[in-house]
Amino acid sequence: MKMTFRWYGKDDPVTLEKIRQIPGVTGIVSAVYDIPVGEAWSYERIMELKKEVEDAGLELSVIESVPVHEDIKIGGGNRDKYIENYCTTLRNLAKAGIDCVCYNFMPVFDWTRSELGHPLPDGSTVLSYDNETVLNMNPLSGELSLPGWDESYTKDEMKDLMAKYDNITEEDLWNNLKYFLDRVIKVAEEVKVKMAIHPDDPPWSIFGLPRIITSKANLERFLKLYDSPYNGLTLCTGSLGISPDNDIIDMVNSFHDRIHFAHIRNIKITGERCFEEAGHKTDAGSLDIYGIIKAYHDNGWEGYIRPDHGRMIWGETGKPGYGLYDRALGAVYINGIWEALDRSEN
Ligand code: CS2
Ligand code: MN
Repeated sequence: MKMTFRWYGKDDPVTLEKIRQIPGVTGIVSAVYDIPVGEAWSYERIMELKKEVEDAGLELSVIESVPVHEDIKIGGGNRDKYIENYCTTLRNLAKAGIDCVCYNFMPVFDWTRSELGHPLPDGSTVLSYDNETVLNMNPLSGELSLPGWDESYTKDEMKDLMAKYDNITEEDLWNNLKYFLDRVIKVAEEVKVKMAIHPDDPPWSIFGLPRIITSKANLERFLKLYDSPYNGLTLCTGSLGISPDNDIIDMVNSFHDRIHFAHIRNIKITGERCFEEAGHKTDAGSLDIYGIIKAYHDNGWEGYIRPDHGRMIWGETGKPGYGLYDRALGAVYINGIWEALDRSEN
């Protein structure tokens, strides 16, 4: 495996210089953040990002994410244009030496939580999700905002966009995903970029919008939509793992050939559709992080891996879920497990 760390670009308070000091982290996961969703990324802009990362002594390993325009998810009239732009971006990324791209197919909203600074007994804070609270949230109020969301919509645009989803069923979303894959994976194969879809977080429908990348059966269905090593997964333990029906170790064992990117984080299930995020260590939450890492190791897996969201600890402030300290602890913990497994074989 190759240990990486997410960096949000120049405005990220967690600088490349700091990331470089985390033992065992060599790769950066990042993106070009200021090109509007749907437009192609030029080779020059990608190279600028790459150079900045390399100047800091690190390697640009994975792009997370190249976002998918809503028109593609809706199956709208402009989707061919946006798919064409997406393919141009992939070609330019490949030319810049990138071989793995993460994306998601969640309608309108990326990861969703009810609280960004939920206090844990140890004095740290985490992202948390309470089903009742989310059921009472109104995304049309114009008052909701979460760090993972595309904030570029006005209130009216959001209303229009949500209305477009009124008639989109899960089956429609599957069809629109297949339409996208049929065109994009062909290019990914040609330029040798491994595409890695990120699961939906949480893995159930929110605000009445369909969500499909949610379970083992659906991951299987997804992989069969376009059966190619270039059509793969970002297996995010924290996204899938909040549904108690999802057995992450079983998923790693079943899909490891098609998992190009692993997101590792622990969560604590606190009730039905309720959870709080946790430190990475197995006994901090509901997931067997050791067992998951061991499954990757046992399968001789060689993909990219990163610690996912962390707690805010030691008084750190910044982007919720994406502070330096706890994610760094996560990276070191994962590396420690891996080294121990490596050595126990000899
Ligand atoms: C999140 C997402 O769990 C995660 O990794 O922070 O924002 C994720 O980056 C996207 O859904 C991937 O497209
Ligand atoms: Mn993730």
